[in-house]
Amino acid sequence: MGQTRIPCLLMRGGTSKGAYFLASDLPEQQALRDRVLLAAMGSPDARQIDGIGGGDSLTSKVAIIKPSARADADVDYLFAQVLVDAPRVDYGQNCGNILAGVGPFAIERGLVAVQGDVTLVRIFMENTGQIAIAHVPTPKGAVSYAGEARIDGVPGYAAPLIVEFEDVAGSSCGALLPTGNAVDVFEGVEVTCVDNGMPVVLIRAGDLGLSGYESPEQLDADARLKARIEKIRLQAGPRMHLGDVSQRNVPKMCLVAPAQADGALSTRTFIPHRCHTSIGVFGAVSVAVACLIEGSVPAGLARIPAGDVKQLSVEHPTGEFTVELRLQDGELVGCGLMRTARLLFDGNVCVPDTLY
Ligand code: NQM
Repeated sequence: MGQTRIPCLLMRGGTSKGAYFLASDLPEQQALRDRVLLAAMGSPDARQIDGIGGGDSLTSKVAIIKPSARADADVDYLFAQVLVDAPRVDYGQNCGNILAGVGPFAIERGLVAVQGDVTLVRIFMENTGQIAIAHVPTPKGAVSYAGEARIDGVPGYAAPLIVEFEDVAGSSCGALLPTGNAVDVFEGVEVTCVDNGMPVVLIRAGDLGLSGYESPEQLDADARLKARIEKIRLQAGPRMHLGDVSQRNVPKMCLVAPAQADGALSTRTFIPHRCHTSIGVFGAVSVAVACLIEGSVPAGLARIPAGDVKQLSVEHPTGEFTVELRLQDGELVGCGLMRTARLLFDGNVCVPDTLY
């Protein structure tokens, strides 16, 4: 059996890892492209032993990138979540961690020219139809991955990469508060449904009989808790204009509690059926913004710093994630965050010829 070689960069983006492709290197037809991506990652299989995926949703991710035809963007980025244990590729959510590798990829592949010590890459995020601006360190005419920045959930240090968003409210649900309310009640539990880049349902951990400081392993082992959270999610989905979410990866479910360290508040996020070891990028951005909404579930628990530029530290199981929120006259006008990314492997991924 022959194999087809497809040019691919394997990159760590923030606390996730994925295969990055030029759109022109993949089949145009979506059904065939999905079969190729499933084979490349080794899905469906819990261990993804016959592919390059890591047997975890955080390492079974794909970025498909092309030059943008838009005046306001350099490149278009389509995020694909390759399911680990089902033969399915999901395009129904964005990923801000994989986004961190898109700017470096665009420069590595010659889609964007180096501009100086820092190169700005304007990215159109196809999944949600919104723009991100990545500030990629390019000190010696090339992407620099080495540096002094550290993010929780990744060992060691790397070059800091700033990502900014002007307006990501209502990315998938059409409004920051998709149900029109700061608080809804599902299954007798008060929740806040929010979408500032990612649809998220926030629940007080205490209302589910938890401290909110349990480990992901403890939470994942609690089948009754997970069934209860899923019941709430299935009711929240349609009310958030996401339709029937039984087969979707959104909304994410976030349990909140008062901060344990010096942060704004503490989180445990189900994405949506397994507890994240940290928190997603847009997940954190949505939680941070929810803290500022009067009367919301997290507003009652969070410590909010003063001023129009607020650094909100969202605590999670392996540390914290700082989101910068910029306000003008009480209105949110932008947000930003720091990630790191690293090119891990530059080569070809091989898939069986029989797929074509
Ligand atoms: O929220 C995991 C991750 C993510 C998504 C998930 C993400 C985001 O940690 O923008 O980054 O929520 O499924 O990569």
